[in-house]
Amino acid sequence: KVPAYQKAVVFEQNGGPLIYKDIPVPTPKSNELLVNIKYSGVCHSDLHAWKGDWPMATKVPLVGGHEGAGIVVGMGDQVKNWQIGDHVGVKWINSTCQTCEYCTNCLEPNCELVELSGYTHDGSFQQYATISSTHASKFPKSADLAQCAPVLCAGLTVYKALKRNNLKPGDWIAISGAAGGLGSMAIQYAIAMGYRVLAIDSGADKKIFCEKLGAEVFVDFASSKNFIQEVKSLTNGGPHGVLNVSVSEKAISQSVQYVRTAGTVVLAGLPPNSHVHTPVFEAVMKNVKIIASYFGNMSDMNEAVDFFARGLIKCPIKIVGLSELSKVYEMFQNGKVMGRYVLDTSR
Ligand code: 8ID
Ligand code: ZN
Repeated sequence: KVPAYQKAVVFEQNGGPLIYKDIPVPTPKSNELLVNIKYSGVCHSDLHAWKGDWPMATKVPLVGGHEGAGIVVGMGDQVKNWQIGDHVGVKWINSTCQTCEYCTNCLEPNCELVELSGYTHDGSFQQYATISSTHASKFPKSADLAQCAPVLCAGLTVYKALKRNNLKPGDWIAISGAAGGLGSMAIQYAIAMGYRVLAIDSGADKKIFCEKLGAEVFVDFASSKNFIQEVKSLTNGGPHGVLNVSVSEKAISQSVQYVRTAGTVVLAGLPPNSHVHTPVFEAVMKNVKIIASYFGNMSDMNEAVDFFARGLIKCPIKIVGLSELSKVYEMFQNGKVMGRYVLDTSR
């Protein structure tokens, strides 16, 4: 029933053609699951991987993708706790050593021997993918697999980043990059966690989109006459927390300016070649906390899935075929993506 060949999108070199073609179905190692990927979200990180614009090499040729939702169809002989037919997610963390200082302290994304789906290990832009059974995440069978996909990276990343903001219910959170994949999920997680959302992005369509998802106010970073002041006055002195999920160096520096005194700025977006610019005097006098947040651990994943499974998070997705991946990358580069594009691997 598992075929020998399958459809995949492969690139041979960073920035090279995205080739939709037949490749062999991988064989799971002793600790791995073989997952029949039904849907895969497309994250801006996949675009970074294809372009090769981060200071970290990808494998080549590479099958990208790290938001793969599907069904367990095979497994190695050491796998425990998984059944054929389980609904499963292939996420960014594909495997780790499970013995180092970071793995044993719930910081497994920081493991030095980590393998990353769609980066150093072929990912979810194919019909059959492998992942270590430890890092695969289980979804309830009642949940729609296309909706599950964005929870695996966008959902988990923003949920963990919001936890790092350490806010109280009723506090203001500013989400910079709010209309994108991570941002649209962040609006909903923030509301579910009891925060008031100020969304920052640009354009009338994105404003309506963010408000529909529950943002209380929207600030257009491109057309606002006095951007910093507007954010501060709408939140009565500045947001208590900021979540940066834009792909913009400037947005990150501005967030340190408008954050409330004693507030927290969390960095999650990964614009290439960027630095945080902030006047030290102001940052110190304001007691600002600047924190970076990379993905999340297994327990964060289970919590993020739980919010979703309880119906608190509706993934705003648009479904296109796996063969259309390059069109999604074009939309990312033109700033045209709202919410998440999800690929149907059957076409
Ligand atoms: O673990 C992590 N930290 C992690 C996990 C997953 C993804 C980090 N990321 C990174 C991605 O690699 C990428 O750099 O988060 C970033 C956002 O990913 P995404 O949400 O998948 O990208 P998107 O859908 O393109 O959304 C980006 C949004 O930012 C807005 C855009 O309009 C878009 O809606 N934006 C930009 I570009 N400049 C802005 C600015 N100056 C801005 N919004 C506000 N102010
Ligand atoms: Zn991602």
